[in-house]
Amino acid sequence: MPQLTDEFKGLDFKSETYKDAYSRINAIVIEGEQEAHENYITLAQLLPESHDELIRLSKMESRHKKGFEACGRNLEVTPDLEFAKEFFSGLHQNFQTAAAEGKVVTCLLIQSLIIECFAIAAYNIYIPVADAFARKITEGVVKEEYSHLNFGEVWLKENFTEAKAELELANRQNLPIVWRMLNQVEGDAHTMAMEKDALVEDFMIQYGEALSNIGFTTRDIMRLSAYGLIA
Ligand code: Y39
Ligand code: FE
Ligand code: FE
Ligand code: FE
Repeated sequence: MPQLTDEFKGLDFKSETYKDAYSRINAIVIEGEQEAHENYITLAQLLPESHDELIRLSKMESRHKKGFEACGRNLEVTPDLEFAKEFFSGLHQNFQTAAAEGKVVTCLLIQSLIIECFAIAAYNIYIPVADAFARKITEGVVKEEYSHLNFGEVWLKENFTEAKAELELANRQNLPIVWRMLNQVEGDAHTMAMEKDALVEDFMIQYGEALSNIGFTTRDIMRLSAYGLIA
């Protein structure tokens, strides 16, 4: 498919308006990749039988981080990492608490389902409206995010009976946080030509498919998804 050249998208990647929005969205992605790197190291300790595979995923996450740092430098944007740390603090805290309690199901729901689906939705929506440099990087990254989501799906499917109750509780505690996160970046995403409706739609499709692959019924998925609405 022919790619639109940058000027045809009607976005001025060098404008102060675009760069200001990018300083926050780029920081979110950099911080998210850093936290994903750390989360997979933690998961490797919690799941010794999958240790090597999870370390491999953690290394991919640090490569993703480096790629997105390059995207920021390319546009001469300084990422607002303080904003990004605050942005992730809710999910970060819940992951840390679950890990300390050895709740591997909750950790997998937060990182491998919720955060990976959020990343896949955001990257898919970003690719067609990204500058040429960032588009190439993001296309490479999103392919790998599907494999991270797949790890969580396979493990949770194999352990579905024992995991089901904990998954429901973890979904209820964490899905509303994602909606609040999306609301927080709606304006910046819009400046970058990423519409909130499209982000929500893509997220719900990925997340619903993941829940279905794990073993939840359509009825369960409707109920689980509804918790997002009480954000
Ligand atoms: O597994 C991963 O690599 C995920 C950590 C990265 C998170 C990406 C978060 C993207 C949210 C961007 C919001 C833009 C509207
Ligand atoms: Fe990643
Ligand atoms: Fe930390
Ligand atoms: Fe990932």
